[in-house]
Amino acid sequence: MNAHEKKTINGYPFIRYEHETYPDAEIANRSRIFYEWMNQRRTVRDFSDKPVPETIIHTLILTASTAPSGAHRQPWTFCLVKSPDMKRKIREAAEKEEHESYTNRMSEEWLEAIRPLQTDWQKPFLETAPYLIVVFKKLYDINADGSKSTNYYVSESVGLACGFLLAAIHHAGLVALTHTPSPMNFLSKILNRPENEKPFLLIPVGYPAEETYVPDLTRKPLNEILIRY
Ligand code: IYR
Repeated sequence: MNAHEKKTINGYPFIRYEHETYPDAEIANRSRIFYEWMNQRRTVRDFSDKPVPETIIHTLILTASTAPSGAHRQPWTFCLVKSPDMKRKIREAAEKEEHESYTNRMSEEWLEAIRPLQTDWQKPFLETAPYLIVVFKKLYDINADGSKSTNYYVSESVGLACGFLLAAIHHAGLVALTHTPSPMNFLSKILNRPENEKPFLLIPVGYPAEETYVPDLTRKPLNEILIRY
């Protein structure tokens, strides 16, 4: 690729944006194909233990990191857990919290809402899946001199990065689960994260188990999610 044309605006460096576009008919086709592909993505809870080369996961995380973020602070850390010992520690701690949540903390209304998913406090996938990606949000950055810089729209930014990550995982031909054991602070301890980072989402990644069933869910049609003005 040619070097981008550069200029400065008020002293700040800018590069010319080289954007590829297509005729409308091709855009329509591409958008339809991408929708149909994304509409096949499902959250999977039964993982195969089949290994996945780690460099693939690195690439998926790079894709996640292309998400936009407030003031371009990229306020995220992705902890990649492959070690069986670490996965076991995470499973034990998550199941302890989840057992308490399912038996005492979640309301009857909440339990009723998730009954169609048929989940419970047991989380064997935390050991079966070849990788756990634990996403942390960075509320602020710690500079080299020890001072702190605030980050902006941290949850929105990290949520977007997680969305990109799930799309990349599906596109690659792997499956994932968005898991939010609650409370999640045990992850900071086990993974030894600094105090400016808070756990955001735990994403087991791998291949689905040979015979995998997912809830027979439907997605809302356009007329329920779109209001035109
Ligand atoms: N965190 C629990 C419970 C749970 C909550 C929601 I909201 C779900 O969509 C699914 C599960 C668990 O992971 O089992």
